[in-house]
Amino acid sequence: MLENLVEIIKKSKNCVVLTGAGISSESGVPTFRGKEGLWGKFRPEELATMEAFMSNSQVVWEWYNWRRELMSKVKPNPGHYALVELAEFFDDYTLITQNVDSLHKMAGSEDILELHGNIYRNKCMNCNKIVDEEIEIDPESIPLCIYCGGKIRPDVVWFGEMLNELIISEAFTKSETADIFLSVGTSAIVHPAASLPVNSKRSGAILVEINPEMTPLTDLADFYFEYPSGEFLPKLIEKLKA
Ligand code: BV8
Ligand code: ZN
Repeated sequence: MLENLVEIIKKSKNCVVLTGAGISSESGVPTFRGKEGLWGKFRPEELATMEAFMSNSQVVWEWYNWRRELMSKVKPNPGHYALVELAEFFDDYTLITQNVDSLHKMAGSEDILELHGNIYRNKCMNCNKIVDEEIEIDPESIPLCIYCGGKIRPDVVWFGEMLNELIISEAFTKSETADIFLSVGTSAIVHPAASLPVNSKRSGAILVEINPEMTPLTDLADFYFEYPSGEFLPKLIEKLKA
C-alpha cells in the first residue's frame, strides 16, 4: 500500500493536502467531534455561530479565549513538519486547512489556505478592520473597535457564514487540477471544505485519506491509511527520501 503510494507521488506533479483538527490532536489540541472534543458540552452549530455571539458574546469570547490559551501552549507535531517536507516532492503543492490554530505556519508551511480563518486574529463586526493586537476580554464588556465602536470578534468563519471568496475558489481550482489529493485528520462533514476532496477525485485525482477512523470519504478514497497523521506522514517522507 505505502510502496505504491510512494510510486504514485514520484510520478505526480500537483498535490493538494486538506487538513482538519485531527492533525493537531497529537499536539494536544482537542478535536471538534472527538470524545475529548472542543465541543464537549456544546454543539458546534450552537457556539461557533453569529447567533451565539449576538445573544451571548461573553460565552463565545470566553470559549475562544480558552482555546487561544490552550493553543498558545502547543507546538506543531511530526505530522505538521512532514507536510512541510512533502512540498519538496511536487512542482505545485497547496496546503488547505480548516484549522484556525496556526500550527502549519509555525511548522514552516507557506501559502497556506486557511478556509476557516485564524483564532489569533480579530476583526470588527462593523467596519471589518483587522485587529491584531492582543485582546483581553474583561468579564463585563466585549472589546469595541477603536475606529468605529463596533463589536470585535474572532476572525474565524462561523456556521452559516460565507468563507472568504478568494480563498475557497483558489482551493477548488487547485483541487480540480491536482494529480493527488490527501485528506488528513478531518471528519469530512463540514462544507464547503468537505466537497474539495470529492471534486478533486471527480476531476481525476488520486484520493488518499489518513485518519484513524473512517469518514464519509473513506469509501471514495483510492488509498486509506488508518493511522494517526503524526506517525504515518513522517514514514511516508522517509520512504520518499529513500
Ligand atoms: C456555509 C471555525 C452557508 C470556527 C468552523 C445544517 C445546519 C447548519 C449548517 C449546515 C447544515 N448543513 C450544512 C450546513 C453548512 C455548514 C456545515 O457544513 N455544517 C456541518 C456540521 C453539517 N457549513 C457552514 O456553515 C459553512 N458556511 O455553508 O455558509 C452559506 C452558503 C452560501 C451563502 C451564504 C452562506 C461554514 C463552515 C465553517 C464553520 N467553522 N470552524 C472555530 O474553529 O471556532 S468548522 C470546524 O469544523 C473547524 O473549523 C474544523 O476544522 C471543522 C471540521 O472539523 P474537523 O477539522 O474535521 O475536526 P473533527 O473533530 O470533526 O474531526 C477530526 C478528525 O480527525 C476525526 O475524523 C478523527 O478521526 C481524526 N483524527 C483524530 N486524531 C487524529 C486524526 N486524524 C489523523 N491523525 C490523528 N492523530
Ligand atoms: Zn470598526
